[in-house]
Amino acid sequence: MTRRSWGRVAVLAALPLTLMGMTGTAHAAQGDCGSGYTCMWEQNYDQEGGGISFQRYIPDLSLWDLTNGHGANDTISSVKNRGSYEGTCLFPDAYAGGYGIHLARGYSFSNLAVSTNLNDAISSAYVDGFASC
Ligand SMILES: [Ca+2]
Repeated sequence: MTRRSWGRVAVLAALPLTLMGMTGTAHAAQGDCGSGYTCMWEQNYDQEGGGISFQRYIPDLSLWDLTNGHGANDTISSVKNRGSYEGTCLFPDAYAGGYGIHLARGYSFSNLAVSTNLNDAISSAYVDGFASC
């Protein structure tokens, strides 16, 4: 079984496009969101499900799989910002395209369908300083 730790997936997510497309297959629980990362999950925050995390940005989620092997694009339903920077912008299109929504450091969207129009729609995400929204 190929297994990648949540932390390894997170580090790769911040690397240049040459490494994009590598996938993680480990199962990850919500508690695996490490300090310094913004974490995104396929299900609402109180449910199990695949996830992906990053420290700086993920410019095109269509190049990534979640920890459960599902494609990461247009499937995210909850986000938590445990980042070291001020906030994270979530965008409906790749490369910071479309109308982004800001998530302040230390906060979560436990159910994107309730509080935003980005449920099952996020295609890129950037920490403040790498894109603005
Ligand atoms: Ca999208």
